[in-house]
This record gives sequence, structure tokens and C-alpha cells, in this order.
Amino acid sequence: MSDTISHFSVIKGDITQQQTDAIVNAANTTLLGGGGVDGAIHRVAGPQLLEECRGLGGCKTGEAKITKGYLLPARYVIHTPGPIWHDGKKGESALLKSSYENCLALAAEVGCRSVSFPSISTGVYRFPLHQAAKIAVETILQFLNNHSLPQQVYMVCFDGRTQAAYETALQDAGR
Ligand code: AR6
Repeated sequence: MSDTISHFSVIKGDITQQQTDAIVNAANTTLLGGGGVDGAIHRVAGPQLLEECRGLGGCKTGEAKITKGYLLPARYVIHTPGPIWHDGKKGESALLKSSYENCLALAAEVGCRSVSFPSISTGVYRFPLHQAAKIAVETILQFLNNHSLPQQVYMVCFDGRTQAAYETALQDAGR
């Protein structure tokens, strides 16, 4: 596990500026844009991203679809609608895990060596941060352990509270 951990980093930053092969978008099921990280990604990528997204016919919660990155430094954007948090009894945890897994599988399929994730579902979708961080970290480390691609995964946190939660989850996973 310790070797796998060296392929995963928690950083603070803006995902739209990451120079990884792919960045992940915490989208909604329409894939037609929104606020938060979704809005930021569309703003930087430019209108061609929305054009390509229009042709995708939406995406189910927990699944993922890929587009080009257009004006972003990243070559690809992998869009996944994470679960909206209700009470924790509507399959939210399994859906969040599946969002991370499906994004990683798509990245591997197109040959991405590096991928950046935002903290899926912990903004507008209100998934409890520490619970989401544990699921994200465990799912990413498990995938890295079992696949040769991607080689490097970054969790790009927009604020200090989010970064602290993912760092704690990473430390717990290494114990
Ligand atoms: N870089 C990295 N992280 C960011 C950035 C950025 N530029 N901007 C925001 N975040 P959210 P969700 C963080 O609400 O909860 C949209 O309207 C943010 O601080 O963007 O999955 C979609 O269209 C938080 O930690 O995504 C959906 O309707 C994290 O990204 C809905 O929001 C996720 O917050 C999805 O909600």
C-alpha cells in the first residue's frame, strides 16, 4: 500500500489550472454545466466544451463520460454526476465510490497517465466531507493498486478545510 500512496497526492489549488492528462468534473446528470467546479471548468474550457456535452445525452449518477479539454491545459475532461446527499440511506456512498471508479476506468481506457479530481459531491450536493474523503481516498488507492494506469492521481482541494479532510483520510488509509 505504501508504494501506491506515492502515486496519490492531495494538493490545494484550482483544478482548471492542472496540467494533468485529464481533469474530472463534478457535473450534474444533464452534463450541460452548472455552478461550482462545473461552472469553472466550462468557463475556462470555452463554449466548445458545452457543444460536445450537448451531444452526450446526459449521464447517470455514478457513471462517467469523457470529452476533450478544449482551452484547458488538460487534454480530457471526465464528467461524473456524484450523488446528491439525502440521508445516507439512498445509496449515496456506493454511488460516490462508483463515480471515482468509473472516472479512473475511463482515464485508463484512453491512456491517461495523470488525473486530477475535485472533491465530488461535497459542495452543492452536501455529501458529508469526511465520509466523502474516506470513500474517495480508499477507492483511488484500491484502483491504483490494481491498474497500471493512471500512474499519478491528484486530489485538488479548493479550500483548506477540504484539503485537511483528504489529508486525514490519506493518513488513515496508510495506517
Ligand atoms: N477547483 C477545484 N475545486 C473546486 C473548484 C475549482 N476551480 N471550484 C469549486 N471547487 P461543487 P458537487 C470545489 O458544488 O457538490 C454544480 O452546479 C468545491 O469547493 O462544485 O458535486 C454541478 O452542475 C467543493 O469542494 O460540486 C452540479 O449541479 C467541490 O469542488 C452540482 O454543482 C465540489 O463542489 C454538483 O455538486
